[in-house]
Amino acid sequence: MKEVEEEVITRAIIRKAMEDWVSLAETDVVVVGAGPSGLTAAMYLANAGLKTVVFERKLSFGGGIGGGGMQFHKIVVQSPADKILREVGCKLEALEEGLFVVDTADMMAKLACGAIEAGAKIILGVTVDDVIYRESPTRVVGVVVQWTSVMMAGIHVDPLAVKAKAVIDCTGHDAEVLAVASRKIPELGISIQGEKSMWASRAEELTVKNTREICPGLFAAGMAVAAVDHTPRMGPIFGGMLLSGAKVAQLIVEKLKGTA
Ligand code: 48F
Repeated sequence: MKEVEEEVITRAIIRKAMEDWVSLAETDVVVVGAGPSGLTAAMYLANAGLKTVVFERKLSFGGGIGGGGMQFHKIVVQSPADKILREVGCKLEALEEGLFVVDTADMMAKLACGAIEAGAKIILGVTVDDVIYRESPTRVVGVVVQWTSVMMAGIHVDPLAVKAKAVIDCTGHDAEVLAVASRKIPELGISIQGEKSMWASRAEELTVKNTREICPGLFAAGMAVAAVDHTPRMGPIFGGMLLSGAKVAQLIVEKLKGTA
């Protein structure tokens, strides 16, 4: 086994991490949250050639996928979202025409692989706790980031900020980025009503339909959309999350590159 000095390891980690951070200080798209909608959005954005970074609070990706349905390690996906999972090589077991069961670990790993292979950078252990904004017109132009560990420790450390042409709130049920923007920048006119009770099919349809740019520079995908619009929750069926991620990527590609 090759021998290595400790300082070589230290220098390699710090130098390479700093190279990434220097580059991502100004990026095309910041995706907040590495759940199903965020990973899908990141994959298609990076595939379209946009510089894309995903900030994820936890030290793992997948968001709500890992919890399956009440911790049973399976989730359900309906057509046409199965196409996205096939693209990343996820195994699908057909239940009936257009309805499939998927292993949670397989789906988390393959979606993350899809995003990384496409060129998106996933940074774990970083929480987005605010946005950067400008006026005339009032718009979101980036995010404020902090190590999750610093936030958990409750110590006073000023954050850093990352500029972006588009920010996507993929933080799930709490729509955290939209919530902070609505509280701190009332002139953006965002109101978070919270999701409604469960109605799986309607929730899936409305989440995809309502995926959009909520205010200039700030988009919503996945459950964050239901939180803004007071539409129903759906439980462990994930087609809407994947299709919402794909749709928000398409909207941003159209906006930034003028083509789908
Ligand atoms: O909750 P999550 O999986 O969001 P999603 O993509 O999918 C929702 C489904 O999992 C499920 C459902 C539909 O079937 O009802 O709940 O909408 O993933 C959100 C990710 O964002 C991270 C969080 O740790 C999770 O991995 N996250 C949340 N807030 C922040 C954040 C934040 N402020 N900064 C960084 N990451």
